[in-house]
Amino acid sequence: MSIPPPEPADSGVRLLAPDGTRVTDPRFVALADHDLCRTFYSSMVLARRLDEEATALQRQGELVLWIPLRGQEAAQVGSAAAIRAHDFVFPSYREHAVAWHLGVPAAEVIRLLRGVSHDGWDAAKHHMANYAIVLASQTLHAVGYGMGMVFDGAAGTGDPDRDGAVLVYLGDGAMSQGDANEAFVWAASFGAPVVFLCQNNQWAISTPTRRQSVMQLARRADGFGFPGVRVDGNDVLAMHVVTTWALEHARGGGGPILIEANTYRMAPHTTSDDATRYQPAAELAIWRARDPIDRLRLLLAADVAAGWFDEVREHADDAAADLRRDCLALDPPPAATMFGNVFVDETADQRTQRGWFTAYRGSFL
Ligand SMILES: Cc1ncc(C[n+]2csc(CCOP(=O)(O)OP(=O)(O)O)c2C)c(N)n1
Ligand SMILES: [Mg+2]
Repeated sequence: MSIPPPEPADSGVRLLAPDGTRVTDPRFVALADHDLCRTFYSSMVLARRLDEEATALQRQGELVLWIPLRGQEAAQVGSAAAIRAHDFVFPSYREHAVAWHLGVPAAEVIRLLRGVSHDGWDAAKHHMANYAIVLASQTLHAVGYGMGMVFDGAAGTGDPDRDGAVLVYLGDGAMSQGDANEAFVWAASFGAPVVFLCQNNQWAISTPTRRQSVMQLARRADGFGFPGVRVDGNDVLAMHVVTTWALEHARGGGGPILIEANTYRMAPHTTSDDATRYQPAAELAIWRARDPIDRLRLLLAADVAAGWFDEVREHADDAAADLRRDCLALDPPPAATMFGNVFVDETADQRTQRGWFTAYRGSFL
């Protein structure tokens, strides 16, 4: 069976064109001033540099696996910059730039992938759940959390100092999961304060989006009864403005929104994948010309002092060196730690088993 042809090209909401010029959209006005643009640029360059370093660490045997984000920096940084103190984020597994933008230490993002921990960072501290490897499972967690926020009077009260919302990330492939579709039904039925952000990076490992959906993913929201908006996911200004709008809508009790960020994964699915087996080189070239970092650099070039881009790069190189140092210092925890991760209070059986295990480990020289 052949794959249906794609819908006519539609980049979605766009405020910054690939050539670095600003574009107007009747629905959304760019909020981003120049200071914010500089922050976006630094954050995207940092994310790309850390992503490169983590990829190198995996190739050198220091990480079990790495999940690259190259090409998705604008979708992640633009949306992360819209998150406020009372919001909560549920990521999938590729949202490193979101975590880093929210201040999660770089090395905490790679702990899981070094295989020394079952999780990454303190979710309560950073208002961001740990990665969900089971596709779309996080969408149900997000809706449940959002409904809980309403019950707790932490969303939809009309008080902007109190109200928060949930931002949940999922991929184009995850949109086909039952969990995602159940989450959409629940969110719509209960008006949950949830923004679903689908990063359509055109691929679910080797399956193209057009195999998973014969129409734009954003339009699926219509069938569930809430707004869906397609955005140029390589345009950090558009991603920021649309996510800001959607989160405000959700915080204020307006119910869920689906954002489809139209972007591209300019890297393999993970370091275990060889994307050259299925990603056409010509397609990659088209998306390289839409690089999210290059277009913001073109916009900023006219205004920033000479040498500023070099400073950003040097800062990112320093952060990459820190990440390498911190990664190499991440040793496996004592094996008996696993007994402490089962129940809040250790049971008598567990105590016995921990004793056996510790004695067994201790029997080795
Ligand atoms: C429930 C479930 N089924 C299958 C997998 C295996 N798997 C891991 S990633 C992936 C592709 C996901 O693609 P997409 O949702 O587009 O996200 P992307 O990796 O492109 O960011 C699959 C099938 C899984 N992790 N969970
Ligand atoms: Mg995908």
